[in-house]
Amino acid sequence: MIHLLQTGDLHLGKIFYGNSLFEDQKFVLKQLIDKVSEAKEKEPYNAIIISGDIYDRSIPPTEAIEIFDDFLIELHKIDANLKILIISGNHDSATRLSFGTKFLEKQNIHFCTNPENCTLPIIITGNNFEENDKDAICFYQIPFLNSGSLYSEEKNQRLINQQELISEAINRIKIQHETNSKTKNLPMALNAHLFTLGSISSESERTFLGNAEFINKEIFEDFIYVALGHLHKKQKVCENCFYSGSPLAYSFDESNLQKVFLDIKIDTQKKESSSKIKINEIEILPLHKVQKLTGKFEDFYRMTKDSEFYKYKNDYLEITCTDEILIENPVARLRENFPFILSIKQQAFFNQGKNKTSLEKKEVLLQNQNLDSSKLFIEFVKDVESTDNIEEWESTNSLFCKIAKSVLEEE
Ligand SMILES: [Mn+2]
Repeated sequence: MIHLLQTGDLHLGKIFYGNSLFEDQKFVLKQLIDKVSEAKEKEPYNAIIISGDIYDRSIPPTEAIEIFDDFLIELHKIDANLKILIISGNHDSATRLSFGTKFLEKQNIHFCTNPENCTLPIIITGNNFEENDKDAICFYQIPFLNSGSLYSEEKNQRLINQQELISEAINRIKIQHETNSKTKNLPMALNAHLFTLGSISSESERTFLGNAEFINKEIFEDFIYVALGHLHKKQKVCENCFYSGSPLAYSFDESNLQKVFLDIKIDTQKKESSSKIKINEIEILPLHKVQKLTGKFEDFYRMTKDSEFYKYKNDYLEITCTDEILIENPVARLRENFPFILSIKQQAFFNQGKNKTSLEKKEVLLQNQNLDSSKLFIEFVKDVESTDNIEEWESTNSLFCKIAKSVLEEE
């Protein structure tokens, strides 16, 4: 039996509405370390799989690097044989993340940040391997593939969209797997950072545009297990294919979602694919929950211990005030009662059309399903240029304005 623990989309160093999450991130990573340590005596983990977006930005703050460094050291201290598999996501700088990769491999820490290395096999042996040499799987890793990052011999060109890039990587993996005598008799598993068609996204991901950027899950059929990153809500794509989701809620639309690490047991001896994989969710306790609350300003401002809102005192909050008049400086005034309030929405803004913030305008826009793509583009340009006045566009050198103008003239 192979025992794995899966996580991803750590986004270390993320700033959430101006608030640093270092303490929150350390708090959840400590829970992962504790799990690995607890499991060591009974059913040790054979590998930790981290599916990309280690950092939130390509140049992460030094604290974020320290957190990740400490995390790897702690895991390695618990069990030097524990394999740790890590890929770069679309938020990471692949080159920066790859520092020291060749040395770390000797310590069982396997980074894959270069697309050309997707065919390098990592053999993970299970807890019964000594008695049964079939208790092993062969992992491959596909980091986030930027446009043009792989060349297709067959098409004689660099590949542009996600679907083509992932197909190319998987074809290369299959060919290498079949031709290598050390791997060809083992089941293949995969760690990848991508967006599967039909999955559920959330506001905290950097989105791709266009259908060509989604991957069909059929492409994963030959793998015994596929660990995926990119989407922040945990989800099952198919029997053998799971997103663990991010360990913390990174947007208010993820409030009330239980965040988890995935505990995966793979029995390579079972015939039925459905009984080969057993997934258990390890619930994560956040340092501060992420909550959305709605009510009158006074109810928040004059809150007492009996108030329905009292229990949210130490949560990260987005508060929507339903008052008909605009409240001045609401965040500062509510901070005494709610020290972790991060965002406020005032319904009065919505009632006075003109004063909508750009974010609110966008929301109204998205609610309006009737906009065709050229109208959406015009709205986008108005938003980016912060003006509705098309005359003013004349005076800018913005390429967006020029395109928007020609779109308008065509109509
Ligand atoms: Mn992510």
